Amino acid sequence: MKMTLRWYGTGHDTVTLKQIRQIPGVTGVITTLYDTVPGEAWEMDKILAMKAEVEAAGLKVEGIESVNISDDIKTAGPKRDEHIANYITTLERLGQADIHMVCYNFMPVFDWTRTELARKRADGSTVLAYTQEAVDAINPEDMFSSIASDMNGTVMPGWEPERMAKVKELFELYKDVDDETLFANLKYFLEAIMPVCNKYDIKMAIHPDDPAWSVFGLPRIIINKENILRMMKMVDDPHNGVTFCSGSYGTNLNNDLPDMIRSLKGRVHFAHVRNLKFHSPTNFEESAHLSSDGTFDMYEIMKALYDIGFDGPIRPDHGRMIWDEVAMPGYGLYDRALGATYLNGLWEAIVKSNKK
Ligand code: DNO
Repeated sequence: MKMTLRWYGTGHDTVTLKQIRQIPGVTGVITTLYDTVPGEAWEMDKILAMKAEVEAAGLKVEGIESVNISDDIKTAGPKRDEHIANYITTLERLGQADIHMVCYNFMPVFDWTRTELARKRADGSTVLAYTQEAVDAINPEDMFSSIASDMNGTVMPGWEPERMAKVKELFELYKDVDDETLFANLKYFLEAIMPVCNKYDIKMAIHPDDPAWSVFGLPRIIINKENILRMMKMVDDPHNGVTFCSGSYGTNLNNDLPDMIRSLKGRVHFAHVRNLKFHSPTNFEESAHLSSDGTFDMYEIMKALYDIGFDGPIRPDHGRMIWDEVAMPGYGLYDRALGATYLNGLWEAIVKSNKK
């Protein structure tokens, strides 16, 4: 596996490439072009400039998170084919730039959803947290303003103020879209892009819906083993794969994470590994990566990745805010560096004990 950190780009991230380069064992970053609009093709010179900047810092661009999917593609709107053609152009250019993994999601309206961005823990750190009760009590249009003041002055992807200003319209757009329609629209999209993925060996890695159930009555399909295997079969091409995100699938305690990983052999193209601490099945917070700080057995998760021969990029995921750092919630330097180091330690032990 290749240990990476997500990096939002100069001017967008509080963390620098130089800092990332100094985390032991981190060899690459996962990044994106932030000033792009879903539905439009990415410009080649911008892709190359981003890549050159990362390489000048001694790191590699191991993949893109995300090339976002437009609402027209997700809802089969009037511009669907035009947007897919542009997506194909973006993939072509990424392939030509020697970038071979693309993470994306197919979540309607909201990307990941948390109800608190700075829940205080006993040790004084703050973390992202979710309670179903808070979601049930809030009008979706007020969701953004309820968390906006905790963003530490950053813009969180998926929660861009311009997009959130249109939440009402977005709900309108999805009002006739149910799970089956969403599956069908995803299939249409994947079938259209597979030829270019095959040509340039681009591994598509769908990110799960987070939390792994419907919020605000919106359809959510990438939530469990049954649905993800259905998706793999629906377009049965090795380039149609997944981002295995333990913290997202793990929101539903019925999901057996190591078993899911094993069932996806050959199709896990990217891994987000983090831990959650549950207070009840619908009240959880994002703990430190360490097994004993949360609910998941991180050794078993890493072992399952090892057992399926996972060799793609992996990243520690959301970290706690510690040591007075001020950064994008979940995406500070310190706790993610601790996470990367811990995951590297687990991996080294697994590799060595399997050689004996
Ligand atoms: C949250 C992230 C997600 C992810 C997208 C992929 O922190 O893991 O926002 O990047 O869903 O498109």
